Amino acid sequence: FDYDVVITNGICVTAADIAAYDIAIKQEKIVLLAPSGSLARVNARQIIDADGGYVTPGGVDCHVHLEEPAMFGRGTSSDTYETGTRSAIAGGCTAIVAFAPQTKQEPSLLKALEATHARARGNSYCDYGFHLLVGNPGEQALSEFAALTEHEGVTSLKIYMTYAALQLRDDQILSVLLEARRNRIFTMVHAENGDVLNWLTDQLEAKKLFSPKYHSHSRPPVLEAEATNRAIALSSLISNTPILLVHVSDPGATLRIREAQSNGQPIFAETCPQYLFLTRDDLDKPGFEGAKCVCSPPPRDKASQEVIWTGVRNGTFAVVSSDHCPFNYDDAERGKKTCIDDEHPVGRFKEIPNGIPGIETRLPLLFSSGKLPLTKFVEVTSTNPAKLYGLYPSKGSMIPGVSDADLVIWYPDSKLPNITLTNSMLHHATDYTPYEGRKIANWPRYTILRGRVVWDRDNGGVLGEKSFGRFLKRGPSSLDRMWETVDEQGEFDVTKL
Ligand code: DUC
Ligand code: ZN
Ligand code: ZN
Ligand code: ZN
Repeated sequence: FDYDVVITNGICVTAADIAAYDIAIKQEKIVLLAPSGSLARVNARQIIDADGGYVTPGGVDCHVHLEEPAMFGRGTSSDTYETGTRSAIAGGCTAIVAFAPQTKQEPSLLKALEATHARARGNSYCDYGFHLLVGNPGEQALSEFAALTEHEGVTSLKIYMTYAALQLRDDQILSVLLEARRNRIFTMVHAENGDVLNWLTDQLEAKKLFSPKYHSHSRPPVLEAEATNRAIALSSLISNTPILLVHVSDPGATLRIREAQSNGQPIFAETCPQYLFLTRDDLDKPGFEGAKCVCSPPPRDKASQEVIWTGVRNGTFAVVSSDHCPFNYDDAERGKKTCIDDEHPVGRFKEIPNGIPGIETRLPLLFSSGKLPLTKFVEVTSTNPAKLYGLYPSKGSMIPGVSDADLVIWYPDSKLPNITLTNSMLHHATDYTPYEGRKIANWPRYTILRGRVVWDRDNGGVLGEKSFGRFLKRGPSSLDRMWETVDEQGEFDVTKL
C-alpha cells in the first residue's frame, strides 16, 4: 500500500480555512493534501469517503480531571483514565492534558507526577499530557520546575485561589509565577476569592439556605472578577508572566481580561461549555436535578452567557475546554446520593462536589450550536489548545509531514436538531450528564487517532484500545511570543534581581 488511510471528498476545516481536499495518511502522520477526489483510487489500506462531511483536526482538551483525590468538596472522581479517555474519543477528542495533583502533604512535584503516570500508563484511549496541579509550592517543589520542563515534558501548571486543600496565598502565587517565568512554564489560575466564598457559605448556612441554587449565591460574580483582577496584577508584578484564567464565567472578569489583553499583557483565558449552555436557573431545577449542574464558578444568568459567547467569537477566550471533573451523584460508599440526607433532600450545596462531566459533549455541543464559524470552532477546541500547551503543530493542525493524523469526520446531514443527548449514549463512567434531553444537530461520525479509526459511530462505536494513547512530552507554549514580553514601564522588576 502507498498509504494507510485516505479520506476523500471531504470539506476540510482548520483554524485558518475551509476547503475541499483529500487527505492521505501514512505511519501515523498526515503526509499529503491533494485536490478533492484525486485520491479516490489510490492504493490505500482504507479509504473513507467523506462526501458531504466536514473533516476537522482532532479535539484537544486541555482541562480534564481524572482519578484525582477529593479536593473540590466531597466525592471522588467517577472517571478513571480508561473511562474518561474512552469518553473523549467518542466525542471527537484525540488529545487531553489532565492534572497531576500535588496535595498539601506532598512536598515533591516529581512524585506527584510519577503517581499520575502510573494511573494513566496503558489506560488511555487518546494521547495525553499532564499539567502539575500545585498544592504545595514549597522549596522542594519550586526547585523541581526545571526538571519538569527539561526531562518530563511538563510545561504548564495550575494554581488555585480557593479550596482549603489547594488555596495559595498571594505571596505563594508570586513565588510560583517567578519560578514559572524562569523555566518557561505556563500557569493556569483558578480565580475565585476563597476567603470570601467561605464566609458567604457560612452566612447562607446560618440562615439554613442549603439547596443547590445557593451554590451560586455563595460565589457571586464579583468574587470571580476580584480574583481575576488580582491574578492579572500578580502576573504584572512578575514582569508580565503569562497566565491563563481558567473556566471564566463572569462578564466583569471577561472585561478585565480583555482590558489587560488590549494593554498588551500576556493574559489568556478559557471558558467551558457549562458557561455557554447552562445558566444559574439550572441549579434551581426540581429534586436533585439542580445538584447535577453544580460546578465552580457556577453557571451565570442568560445575559452573562451571551457575553461569554461574544468573548469566544472576538478572541478574548483562546480556548474552550471541558473542565471534565466528574462525580457520581449516587455515592456507592455512603449507599445514598452524595450530599443528600433527611435534612437536605435535594442536596446541601456546601457538600456537593464542584464539577460536572463534559469531555464527550464539548465538541458536539459547540459544533452543533451554530453560534461559531467552523474555523473558530477548530481554533478554540483544537488549534489554540495545542499552541498554548506546547503540542502544536503535531496536534491541532493538518500540516503534511508534520501533523499527527488526528481527525474527526462530521456529517451534518440536517441543520435541524436531530439527536437527543442522553447519558445512556455517553462513554464515561458517570451516572448523569447535565445536558440530558438536549437536542443537538451533530455528533462525530469518525474519530481518527494517529491514522487509526478509534470511533465509528455507525459501525461498532469505540474501536480504539486503552493501550493506544501515548504520553505527550510537551514543549513551551507557542501561542504568542509571550516569553519575549518585557515590562517596559521601568518599574521595579523582581525578575532582574
Ligand atoms: N475547578 C476546576 O477546574 N475543576 C473543578 C472544580 C474547580 O473548582
Ligand atoms: Zn478550577
Ligand atoms: Zn478543572
Ligand atoms: Zn445534611
